[in-house]
Amino acid sequence: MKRLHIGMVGYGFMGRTHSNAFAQVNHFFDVPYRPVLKTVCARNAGRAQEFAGKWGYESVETDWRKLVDSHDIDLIDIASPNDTHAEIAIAAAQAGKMVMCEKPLGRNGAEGEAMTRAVEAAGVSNMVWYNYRRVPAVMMARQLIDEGRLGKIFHYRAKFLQDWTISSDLPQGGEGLWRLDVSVAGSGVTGDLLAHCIDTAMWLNGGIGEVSAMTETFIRQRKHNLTGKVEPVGIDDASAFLARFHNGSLATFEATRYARGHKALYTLEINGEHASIFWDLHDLHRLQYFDHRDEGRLRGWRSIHITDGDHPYMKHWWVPGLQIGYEHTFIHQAADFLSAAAEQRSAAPTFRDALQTDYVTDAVLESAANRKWVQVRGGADAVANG
Ligand code: SOE
Repeated sequence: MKRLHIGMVGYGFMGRTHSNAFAQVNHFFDVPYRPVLKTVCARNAGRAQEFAGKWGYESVETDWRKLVDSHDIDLIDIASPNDTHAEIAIAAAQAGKMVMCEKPLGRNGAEGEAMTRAVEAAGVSNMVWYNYRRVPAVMMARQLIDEGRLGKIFHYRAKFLQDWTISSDLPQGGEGLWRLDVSVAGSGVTGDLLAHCIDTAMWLNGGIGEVSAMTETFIRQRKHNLTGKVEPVGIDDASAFLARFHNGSLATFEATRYARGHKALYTLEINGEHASIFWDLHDLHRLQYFDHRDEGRLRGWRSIHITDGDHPYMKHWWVPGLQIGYEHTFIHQAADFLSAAAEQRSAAPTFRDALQTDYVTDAVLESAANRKWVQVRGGADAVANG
């Protein structure tokens, strides 16, 4: 089996999910590569060393350019804050490395375009870690839609609710809290949470044509961890929008970090002519399915426990009835990428697929700022299909 030397940038929450995926993938999937955790790179050398020890990285760097220039590295995986994605991805592609990037692709469509151009010009395999597509129940939803079981789709409804930023004492900026600093994150919940909902939605239901949005920043000043001063907050704390898909269906999307009691409640519902689907991240191994064509007396919502060998990805895991969780979605994504990369292909969502999500989030923020419907850039064809 060929070895694939990984250069990981970042050691936070996502550095851990990605490292775990590379460490586990060969135990469960027959893929043509064996990922080798070669080097982890982060600005804080001590913390990077600690991370390297825990996960088995062979070496540590504090400057990502050394990873990009290294002949020992085949793939650069970007798990660092959003403001670093574009520069690292472009340099990595120009150096001929395969590139994986944590979501969102760029802080906006302009960064996403430059990144997409770079990987396509270099012809390197690429992928963005929108992991929720690889939840077996969500993959199963895609299969049911592809089989035509829902018929014509009328409605798509998604929300992603959290409550971790409600305290006005919470500072912004720096490690762990860069998501609250607009210069680093690009936006608030629109790019962080709605981006997930939009990626899954376009993959399941095709492209989004136009949006009408509202956003709110409930806490407008927070102490900045890096300057020590109280500074304006530039992110959206909550964001909701109406959308029309190219296939004529109507949608509502909502994300917030101010829904007390909800930690990561990502739900989606799709209503078609014949059937409906509902999925909930807090119950991620179940798919709720209602089919109007069932015999009337027995008609009702079924709760399908997605753990059988004939459910997507599940034959790689335990035995029927035993469920898997969040970290497995990253392992699935790593497996799909390694299979594609061995054939010089990219895995979905590619940079180009994720660019379309950046275009939708740009349109959401523009619509909210101008209080107008906004047409989304890119066409019906420019949509994630993988
Ligand atoms: C934010 O809290 C966050 O960690 C996102 O950045 C992730 O993408 C999401 O999957 C869970 O929530």
